[in-house]
Amino acid sequence: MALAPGDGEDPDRLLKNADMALYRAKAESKGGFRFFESEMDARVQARRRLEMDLRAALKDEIFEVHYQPLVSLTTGEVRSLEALIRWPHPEHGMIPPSDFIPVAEETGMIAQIGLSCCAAPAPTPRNGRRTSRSRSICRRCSSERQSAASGPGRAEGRRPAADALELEITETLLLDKSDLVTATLHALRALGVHISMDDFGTGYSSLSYLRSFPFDKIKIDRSFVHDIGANIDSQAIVRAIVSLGSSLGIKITAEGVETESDLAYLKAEGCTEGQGYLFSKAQPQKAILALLANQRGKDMRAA
Ligand code: G
Ligand code: MN
Repeated sequence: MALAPGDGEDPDRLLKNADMALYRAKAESKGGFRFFESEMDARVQARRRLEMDLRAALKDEIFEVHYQPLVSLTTGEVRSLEALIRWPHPEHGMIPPSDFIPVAEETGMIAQIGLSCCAAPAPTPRNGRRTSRSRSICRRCSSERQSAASGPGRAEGRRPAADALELEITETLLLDKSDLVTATLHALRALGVHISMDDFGTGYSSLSYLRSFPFDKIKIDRSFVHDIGANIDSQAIVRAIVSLGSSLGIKITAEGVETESDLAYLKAEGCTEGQGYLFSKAQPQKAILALLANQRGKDMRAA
């Protein structure tokens, strides 16, 4: 509902504002109603601007892919890289992915953003051992990111092979249309792509999703990692996930490893791979290449 003259003195404006109230009413309630508020207009404007900026960023190729190492907790080697999208906005600085990914998803731009990031040449961890295949993570951008790695012992960027790619999925993706989603995941798997469940433990029913698809890897959400030294419940949860992983034949990675204490507790619970500020934050390609060259398959923290 929009009321004259406060919400508009001409039919056009009045109808436009009533429309915004309608939009809100539909979004918030079934069979309800809303009065127009000027704040709705501001929100719609801000959202429209964000959408236009996103479109421009995509066209001008402004997005950057940063990389964060996934590290073996036993040897300290970098095993793979998670690719995370970053948006350096020309006026507003770095826009957090949580601010723009939902809009990118709603507008469908996410597909293009994901593709352009996957196509970006990616650095390759150099493991020294032939058997350790570098792999990077292209994820569904549920909170950001994308891209890849490939080839044995190459320090330069390359286009990823399918089996060098790992996709991180959050369970929200499996919430609806799950037949289509699982079919797509199986098709990707058939190409050789590895599939991880991200942010494990934070949703409503992560466990049941483990039966809907045979995941290659579970990533323990950082909320169970950041206080692991002080919280015996977190320790028990990590222990249970590690044991679940070994029973189901699924690899386990701990996210958000920030301190030596986190690391020690994770090791004590049998966790063999981790990722977090203790090792490295996500960094631009050049910095990550330097880090990999310096590391050369040795212990991350000794490098
Ligand atoms: O779990 P998810 O993949 O959605 O989280 C990725 C985000 O977590 C990235 O924005 C990344 O910068 C951030 N991140 C990576 N390592 C750490 C860490 O050790 N601590 C915290 N708090 N955040 C981290
Ligand atoms: Mn993650």
